[in-house]
Amino acid sequence: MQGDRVAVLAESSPSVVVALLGHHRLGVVHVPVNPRYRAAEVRHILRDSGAAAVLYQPGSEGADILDALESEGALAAVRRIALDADAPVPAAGSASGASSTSYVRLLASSPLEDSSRAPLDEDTAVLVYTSGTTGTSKGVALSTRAIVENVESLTHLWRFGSRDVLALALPLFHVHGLFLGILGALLHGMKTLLFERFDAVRIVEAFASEGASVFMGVPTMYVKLLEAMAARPEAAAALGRGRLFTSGSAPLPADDFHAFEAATGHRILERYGMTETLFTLSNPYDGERRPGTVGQPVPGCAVRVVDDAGQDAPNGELGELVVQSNGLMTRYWGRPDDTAASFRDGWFMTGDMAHQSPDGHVTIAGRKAVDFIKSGGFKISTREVEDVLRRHSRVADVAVFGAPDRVFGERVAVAVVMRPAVGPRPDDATLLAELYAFAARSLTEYKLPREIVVLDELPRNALGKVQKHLLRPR
Ligand code: MLC
Ligand code: AMP
Repeated sequence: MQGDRVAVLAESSPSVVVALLGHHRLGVVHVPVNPRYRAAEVRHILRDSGAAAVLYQPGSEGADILDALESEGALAAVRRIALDADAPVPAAGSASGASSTSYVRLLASSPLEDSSRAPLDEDTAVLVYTSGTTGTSKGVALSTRAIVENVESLTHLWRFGSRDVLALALPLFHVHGLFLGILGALLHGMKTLLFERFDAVRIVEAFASEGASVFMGVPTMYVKLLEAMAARPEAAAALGRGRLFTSGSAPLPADDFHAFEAATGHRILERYGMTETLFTLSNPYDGERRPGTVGQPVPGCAVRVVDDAGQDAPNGELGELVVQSNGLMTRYWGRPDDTAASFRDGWFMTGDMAHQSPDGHVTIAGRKAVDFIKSGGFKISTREVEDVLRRHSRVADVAVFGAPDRVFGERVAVAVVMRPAVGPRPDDATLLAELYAFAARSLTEYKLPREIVVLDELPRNALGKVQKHLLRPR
């Protein structure tokens, strides 16, 4: 039914693309979910979005998660639908099939119901869950118009065309892979080589022998491509034959920009974006691609750097980046207060600190607060990880923050105050392993703690707020 939310808990595959387009055609809201999420993470999204159905791949980890949720009664109102070629479409609340029509075929062929209208451009097309400051993730409602206009603006700037071949290894449950990748290519009639997961050697092969010409990645992928080129010098020549390499979702270190250029001759085109606003800043295609900067506003977007009072900061001075965007979300799903609180004077407050050069190039310089970590391009709410670790019997107090990481940009670090030990106190490595295993029951892999510091107490300011910037140097 139009407006219903359908969650998609699946590894990247052509069926996911057909589901996206089919949902759009019928006016169903597509809700992508990381197929490696744990039960608690999936349960939250199904509940929060009020999903009417969930698509999954039989035999996958996601199918096991759904079994677990089913057995605790969490799927009573959610239809489970198998997303592969000839799998049956089950009736509500049952895991067995009622009909043998595949879901993707159904989406492609079913006529629009008489009572339904064609979806409107301003209708919510996709609900993307992104980490929130409150601990659980928030649904970002994006309209068809916002998605198409914004992706068209940016891909036009990047000269996407039907002769391009995109090598796409980004996940299809975030805006980078799903919109810029899948829709960007579709809008220009580009062929896409879709990979279930990123593997640097496979990407090189795609450029060497499968005609790939465009690659879009997060910085971690470029670190891994650089490693692949160090191991096999012919890989650099293969990538050198490409037309365009872009980076986004996290800061691309200038050293990696220069190393990639030295190896392949390509200056990686870095851009900036956010689930709530889509893609708002980009280095130019023809002009100077400046390492360490995210460039200038994408057509249809505007940015300002402002001080705490909301006034424009002078050129070169640090302030919060606020944006207007043709790709702006409609709202946070079911959270009017959070939606209202994220705007000031009609500008969306990104929480990113930035400065701007006199010619308008923006440089991102970190977050305003240690509220999120970006690891491998994935956003992690420090609060979400803290809430889980606080439930561990040895933990009296905990603070989560980002530690610098060569490959992932940042990795999850924890500062822990232990409860008075009952029995011998474990060493730090043992404690970390215990916390990792404990957190792994409810959090997916990239959110798990990789580093630990044990303290007698956490550094707090007069108001009792943990001063996380003091933890990082430790
Ligand atoms: C994995 N590992 C990590 C880790 N992730 N260690 C620390 N921090 C992390 N975040 C460890 C694993 O435990 C494993 O260890 C080893 O690294 C390899 O794991 P992997 O799963 O094989 O890693 P890999 O597949 O290479 O993952 C890297 C990646 C992935 C870059 C492919 O992170 C990724 O797909 N990122 C894309 C995220 C994305 O699309 N973001 C866009 C959000 S939208 P061991 O010991 O087992 O070897 C957005 C807006 C915008 O941000 O502007 O785009
Ligand atoms: P997400 O909420 O997952 O969409 O992530 C959005 C966040 O990713 C932004 O607020 C930034 O902190 C970060 N980000 C995206 N692109 C870049 C970039 N090119 N450089 C630095 N940070 C980036």
